[in-house]
Amino acid sequence: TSQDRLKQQAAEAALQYVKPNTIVGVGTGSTVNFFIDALASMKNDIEAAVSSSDASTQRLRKIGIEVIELNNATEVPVYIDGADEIDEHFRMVKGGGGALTREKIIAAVAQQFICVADTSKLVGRLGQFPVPVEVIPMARSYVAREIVRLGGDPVWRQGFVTDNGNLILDIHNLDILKPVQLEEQLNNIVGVVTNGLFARRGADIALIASESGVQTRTR
Ligand code: DER
Repeated sequence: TSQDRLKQQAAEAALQYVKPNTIVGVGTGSTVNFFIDALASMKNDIEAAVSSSDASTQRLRKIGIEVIELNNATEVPVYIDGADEIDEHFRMVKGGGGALTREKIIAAVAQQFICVADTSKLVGRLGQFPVPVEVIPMARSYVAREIVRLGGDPVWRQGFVTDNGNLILDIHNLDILKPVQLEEQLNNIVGVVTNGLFARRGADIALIASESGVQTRTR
C-alpha cells in the first residue's frame, strides 16, 4: 500500500544514523521491519543489535545480525523505533504492537531515539490512539478501576500476553492535555509495569515520510 511505501522510506532514511561498528537499538512494528530489512545492506558494519521484542529478534537473526542482551551492551548510541502517534514536541504514544516495556527500557538507555513514521502518525494532541498499559495479571481489574478514576476507558487486550508474561489494557477516550503528567499518574498505579506514553523521554529525531518525501525533524 502507499502507507507501506512511506513506512519503508522513513525506515531507510534511518540507516544514515547508524554508526558503523556500534550497537544499534531496534524497536518493533511494521515500520521497524522495513528498517531491519534495510539493515541487511550494512550488516557487516554493525557490531550487534539490542531488540525490543522476540519478533524483531527473529527478524534480525534471519538477516544475520547478532542480537545481544541489553545488560551486555556497553552503550546504545541510537534506538530506531516507530510510533502509533507522535506530536510536534516529539512525545509519542507507543505499544500498539505490545512491546512497550522493552521499547521504553531501550529508549531510556539509548543516547538518541530516532522515530520512523509515516505522516499518518503525526497528531496535534495525543490520545486518539488508545494508550496501551502493561499490567501484572493479578492487578488487571484494580488498574482498570484506577484508570476509570483518571477518566479513561480501559479495554483488556484479551488473548494477548506480552513477552514479559503480562497483560495489556488499552485506554480509550483520554483527552491528553498534559502527557508527561498523565504518564507519571499511570506509572504510579500499583500493578502497572509500563504505559505507552513516551512523553517524559520522547524522540530526539523524527523521520516523517509523506508523499513529498521524508522530513527530518530534530528536537
Ligand atoms: O508497538 C509499537 O510501539 C510500534 O512501534 C508501533 O507504535 C508502530 O507500529 P507500526 O510501525 O507497525 O505502525
